[in-house]
Amino acid sequence: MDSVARRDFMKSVAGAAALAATGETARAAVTSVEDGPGEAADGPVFFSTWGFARAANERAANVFARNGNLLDAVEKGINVIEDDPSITSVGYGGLPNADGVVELDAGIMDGTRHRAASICSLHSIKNPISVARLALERTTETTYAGAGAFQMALKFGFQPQQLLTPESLRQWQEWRAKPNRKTFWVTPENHDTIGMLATDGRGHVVSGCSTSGMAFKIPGRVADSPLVGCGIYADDNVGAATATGNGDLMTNYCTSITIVQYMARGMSPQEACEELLRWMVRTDSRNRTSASAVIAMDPRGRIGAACMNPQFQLQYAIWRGGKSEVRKAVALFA
Ligand code: SD4
Repeated sequence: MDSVARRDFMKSVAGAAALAATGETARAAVTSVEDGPGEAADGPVFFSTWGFARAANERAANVFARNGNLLDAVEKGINVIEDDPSITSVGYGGLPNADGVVELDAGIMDGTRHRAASICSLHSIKNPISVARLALERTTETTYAGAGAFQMALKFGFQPQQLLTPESLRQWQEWRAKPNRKTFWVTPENHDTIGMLATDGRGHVVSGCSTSGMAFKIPGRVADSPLVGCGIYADDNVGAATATGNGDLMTNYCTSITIVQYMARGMSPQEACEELLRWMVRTDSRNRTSASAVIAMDPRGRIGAACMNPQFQLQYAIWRGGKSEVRKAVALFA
């Protein structure tokens, strides 16, 4: 071994020992292909949580190619997932709350105007992201919930409909028949949310998020997904972020704005995502077993993605330069 190789070897041994002390996964053991800051892109980039979002990114890229409007692209991209009854965690076909009612949350933030709109606990309207988009454009308020959000959707021309599908009804009935079902609010049984980040490649970023929330949640429960700074955040000067996982936990860390603020202080999107998760563990070591995952992107299209552990292994979908793929994020703790 020459001296440089030996020095690197010693460094990696020391690094592995230090990581072992914190319980953090050694970098060499991480299976992600997105290690480090990620390459900058020339054109638009669409970047979303979970593999199912590949179709959403592709739709967003099409919309953007047609009209050059990034907010339209994110909204229409997310609509693909909201409209798909086979995805039981977003929009139509999303698993209902404890009363058997589908209750949807969504938010969208424009990094140029530094303005967001959020829709919480919306019933009977399958596209909360579109209601949020119209609220962004046509009102000056930021967050709408429940009956008021529903009335506003009707004013915007949305048609109410039954959002339960035979499958989601069946799953709710099965859950309700369980003798231990009271634990629904402690033991979330269903996950997945679409969070989409987009850049036009010219310095503009948008963050959008849509979910039916935790399956069989307490009626009225709202978590991170629709909230500014938690499930969505976008600032053209710095970048954008979104989150997925246990929103009851992650709301307490204001994940998206925290990541963007780390980026503002010089971290890459990848470093910022990992630092957010580390901070969660520093404040409470039990968080290392939590279902927490985040993604971030800067206005040049450099991306970051990380999840807390392989038990909640985040996959993300990325569309860049006409190429659409699904990848695995870094899992920080074993
Ligand atoms: C929530 N954060 O309502 C959402 C759910 C989610 O992966 O993202 N699941 O808590």
